[in-house]
Amino acid sequence: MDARFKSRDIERRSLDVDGLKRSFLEWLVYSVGKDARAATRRDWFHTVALAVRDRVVDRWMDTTRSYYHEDAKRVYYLSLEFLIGRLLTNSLSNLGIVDECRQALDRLGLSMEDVVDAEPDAALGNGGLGRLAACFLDSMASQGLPGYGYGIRYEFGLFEQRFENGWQVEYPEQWLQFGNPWEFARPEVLYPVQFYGRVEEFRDSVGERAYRWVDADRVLAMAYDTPVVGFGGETINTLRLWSARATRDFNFGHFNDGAYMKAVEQKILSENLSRVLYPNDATETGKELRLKQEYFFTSASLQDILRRYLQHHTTFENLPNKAAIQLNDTHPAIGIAELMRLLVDQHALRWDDAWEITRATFAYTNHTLLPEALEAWPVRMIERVLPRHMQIIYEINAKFLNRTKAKAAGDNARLSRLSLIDERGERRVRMGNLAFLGSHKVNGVSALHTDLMKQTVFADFHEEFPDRINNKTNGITPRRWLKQANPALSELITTRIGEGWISDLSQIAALREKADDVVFREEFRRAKRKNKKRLAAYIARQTGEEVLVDSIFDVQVKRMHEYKRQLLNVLHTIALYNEMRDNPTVSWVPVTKVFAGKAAPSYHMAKLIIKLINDVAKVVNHDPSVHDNLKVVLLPNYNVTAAEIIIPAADLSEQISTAGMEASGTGNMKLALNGALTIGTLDGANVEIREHVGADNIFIFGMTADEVNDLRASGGFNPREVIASNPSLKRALDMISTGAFSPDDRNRYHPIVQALTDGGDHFLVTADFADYCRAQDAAMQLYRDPEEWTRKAILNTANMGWFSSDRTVNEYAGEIWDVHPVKPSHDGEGFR
Ligand code: GPW
Repeated sequence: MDARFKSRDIERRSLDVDGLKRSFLEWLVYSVGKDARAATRRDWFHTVALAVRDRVVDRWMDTTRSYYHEDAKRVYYLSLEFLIGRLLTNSLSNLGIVDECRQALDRLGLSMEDVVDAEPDAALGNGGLGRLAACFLDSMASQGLPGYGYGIRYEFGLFEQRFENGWQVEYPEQWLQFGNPWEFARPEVLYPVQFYGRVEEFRDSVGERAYRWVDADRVLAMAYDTPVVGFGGETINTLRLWSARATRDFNFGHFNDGAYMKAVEQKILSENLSRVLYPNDATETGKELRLKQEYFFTSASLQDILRRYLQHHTTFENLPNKAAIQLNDTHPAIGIAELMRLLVDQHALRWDDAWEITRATFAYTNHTLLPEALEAWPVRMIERVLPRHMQIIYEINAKFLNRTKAKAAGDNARLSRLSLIDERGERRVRMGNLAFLGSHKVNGVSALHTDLMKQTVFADFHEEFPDRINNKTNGITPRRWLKQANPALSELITTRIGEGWISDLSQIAALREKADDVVFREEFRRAKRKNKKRLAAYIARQTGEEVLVDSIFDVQVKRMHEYKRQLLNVLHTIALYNEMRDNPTVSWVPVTKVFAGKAAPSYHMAKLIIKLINDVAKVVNHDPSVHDNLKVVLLPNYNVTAAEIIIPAADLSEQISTAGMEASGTGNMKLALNGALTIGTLDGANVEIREHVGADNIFIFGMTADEVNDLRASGGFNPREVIASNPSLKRALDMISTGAFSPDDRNRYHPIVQALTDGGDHFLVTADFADYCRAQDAAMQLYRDPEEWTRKAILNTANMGWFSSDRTVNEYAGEIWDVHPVKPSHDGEGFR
């Protein structure tokens, strides 16, 4: 390339209506290959996305070039999940050209909504953990932080959920079927990743013992880049996702039929690595392919990070000053052993230097205390799949335990708890311990969760390293979750306080004084009503059910999990149904119970709860004796796109997990920001939400985490006694167990009834039932007073500013990463 070429020589794409319209027609014809008469909605979506992507590219290159020329410290967010959802509205909105695009489409006789709806939802994640990663990407780009996301480009994202006969059935999610207009394939960015084989010991040039990993299978990781548009379009960061490719030399050597077929088979097998997202949320399944996925993307990302670092450096001691690597849970924790391998085996660093660099570079976020979610890979599996890493893990462990032994002689129980190897039963590597030891900072995701980390899973490590654990309460991006998802409310807010809140959500506090303004309250209600109408139409389309817009929209949307206690909500629903039937003359506040969420395909109890909700809905919704005062809907295929319709329409937000079990929650934040009142336990971030919105503006019920802990420590309780003393609970459970909702199979719900009774009710559903009903009654009473309800709803919105992921990311940047904003130069000059 001619060195005199400057990027200003390119004619930059125009952002006005005419320019957009011209661009659309050009893309439609010359890239999509259709004329306007033959184009489908999907063709138009691809056209518009490509034209919008065009408008991102120069700024993207400017951003990347600025980071490079300043040799800025970058943060690398390693995550097996990025639940980014649709990108068209997001890109337009962050570029500030939503209206221009709408008008350009209008001139072509097209509706923006139709075009937007043709985009598939990128579901490269299960739930909260993956969506948090997506919110962080938005916040990093919006604040000019040099942040990269690294993950896997799954060919199949999270399964599509349908209900057949009320049961969940999973279908493959083929989001890439028609191509992905946002991504850039980078066939030249390719790294080898090895598996299996064995380790050979040898003497290096100075006679030191050294190791090499030989006879291994090889797969290639190929990069796909998606631009991440920050608010205002100043900074465009990169999400780099890896796709598995077979190596060219993979058994293609032999020229006969058998070897050829075998080679193709090998190719398919190795490319299975990036085929599908594991659909388990907060549960660990211990499958070899999953371990290989974790290593595959981690290794490729680290190789890429080192390559970038070596563009400016020849030695590694500055790595921690130029790269911060954040582990999103333990899924990429094998990266600690991998960086050690790269530094020691490939770059010949001394062990102690490599360890110091590794620890100073990595930080680890823990997202759960649930034992069934803590990764622990069998030693035998790691030995086979990653033999050199197993040696490195043993070495890390030996050095650590030796040092600890010297200090605390004799306490073997403690040493075995601190060990990276769990020796009880089949020997396993505790990935949480590895992540803790290999990081300079370890954080929880809410104040309560961080405290519990110190008291439970990491109590011994906390004693050993008292400065390592810190809290970073989660947040959500106000761009997607208020500005884009709720145009009615966000326009109202902007007319009153300006648009500063979009990039500085703390400014939304200026709405507090509007809570007492009757005119504002009326407009706030009008916005909510508009969103409720939109949701009612969506419910009708998806389920055929008609719901009352003036009923309380009581919403529980999240993965199906026993600890999240959808069952508690169902029991209340049945109790309310019974009360309404018993008292038909009372003027009831109409209630619409809205549920949505997927169950892991192998989680039988969660799938049975789905069937129960659908069965209850069938009975309740068709019983004329409740006069439409109660409706139950379970929306299929909950994903980011559905959330954007449901959340702005909610009146009541169900956050009812057993205290101590939900690490943070983030749906709780989205709902409160959109003016829903929370009914919840003192769990996860609910505790902090109460502090911010005020105890008068939230419905708290149930046992606290301490009470739960004490109850369990004292041997639990007898749910039979609780049930016997609560007639409405007893009646609801009896109906479930005698088949009132399953006349076709009266024993269907035996496992549920069993779990809540003789099973000991591990999640304390029955224990919290009475207080939950009290809180529900309080909510229903308040709803009778629209002025009071609206006042509290406004105070929720106004007091949620602190829960912006901008605040969260800034805390990470300042206290963990030490990264700073970089202002990209957009003068087209590049750098000299
Ligand atoms: F088990 N979370 C999640 F900790 O969505 F890994 N998936 C997961 O696999 C895990 C956690 C894991 C969630 C937490 O359940 C939720 O409380 C939290 O708000 C969210 O991660 C983000 O921190």
